[in-house]
Amino acid sequence: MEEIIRNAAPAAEEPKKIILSGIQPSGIITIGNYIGAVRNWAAMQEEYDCVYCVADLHSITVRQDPATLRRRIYETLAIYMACGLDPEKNVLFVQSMVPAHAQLGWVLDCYTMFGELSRMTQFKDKSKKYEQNINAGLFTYPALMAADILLYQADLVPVGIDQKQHVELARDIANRFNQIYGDTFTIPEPYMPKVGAKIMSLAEPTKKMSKSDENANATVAVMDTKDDIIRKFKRAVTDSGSEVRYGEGKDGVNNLMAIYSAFTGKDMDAIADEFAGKGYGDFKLAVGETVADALAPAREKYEALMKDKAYLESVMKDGAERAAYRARKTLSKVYRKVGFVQPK
Ligand code: AQP
Repeated sequence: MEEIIRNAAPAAEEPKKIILSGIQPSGIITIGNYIGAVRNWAAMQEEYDCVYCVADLHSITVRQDPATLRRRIYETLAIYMACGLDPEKNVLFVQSMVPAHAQLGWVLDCYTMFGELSRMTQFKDKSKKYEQNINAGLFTYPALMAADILLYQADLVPVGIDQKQHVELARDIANRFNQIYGDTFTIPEPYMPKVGAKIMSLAEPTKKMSKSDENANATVAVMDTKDDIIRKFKRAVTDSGSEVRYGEGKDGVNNLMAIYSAFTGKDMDAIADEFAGKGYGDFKLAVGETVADALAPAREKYEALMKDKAYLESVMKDGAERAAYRARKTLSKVYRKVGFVQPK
């Protein structure tokens, strides 16, 4: 990751590159979301102009309980901050508080093709998972995500591998719009970590770890207690072998090695050497303890933040004002270009 950041780092005199990303408050943020996205956001905040949202508009593409959703919006913002995002250095906001997202989302719906949306892997997966609720929002989700990104003229979008296809579609939509109306949007690049771009479920290691997974043993939440984290890693599904080595047919062990690597910075060979002659039991315990200890300071901050709702709300309000100011500029340019009337 450090290497990627260095390569993409702007020269001192250039304006900072713009970063946009977000997470849906559709569950408790997992170590997959953390390794694939949040911790990289925190690493970028000094060198980049960063805009991070709690993507609540996206989360209602799947049915949510209103009270739970409301609580998770606070929790997600608190986790961002507990994981090191400074609300002074970054624009931190809740997506539904900035109407320009829905407004540009609609415009971009009209520049996104049915065939393109039909090819999206997430749509295919979620239509299978939620076959009683295959709603239009689930289908057009990527056009709203394109609006999130393009509103801020983002250069880079730090995401896990599952979202890469959506960022590529955002590029196609932006190029299409620019070709019709002239230069309007910056063309964004996806930005993925070298290790941990796809953390797998602990219970079914051929499946991505997802915060909405109903099996509590499949995911490790960033804010789980130390005991829970260790217990979940101890129960993680591996294979019938015993050698800690990265290789084919060892999905469970490969995943644990990727997690351990993400938290220790060690490569796969160094991990195999460290656990040579030891069994999976020792390895799982070491992964659990390493993850729990690394996350302990964030958990403490999170608990303190969750006790101060007024402060979280002040961050939301300030973030929404700053985001809306920036988003308005792009939206009015788009409205003008497509032919809408905007009296002064
Ligand atoms: N398992 C993962 N490994 C690495 N990165 C991941 N991300 C998600 N899962 C993993 C990244 O985290 C961000 C969160 O994206 P999101 O909340 O908008 O939606 P998602 O990708 O659908 O995440 P989940 O956890 O799987 O949510 P649900 O269960 O609601 O569908 C993105 O950058 C994503 O790549």
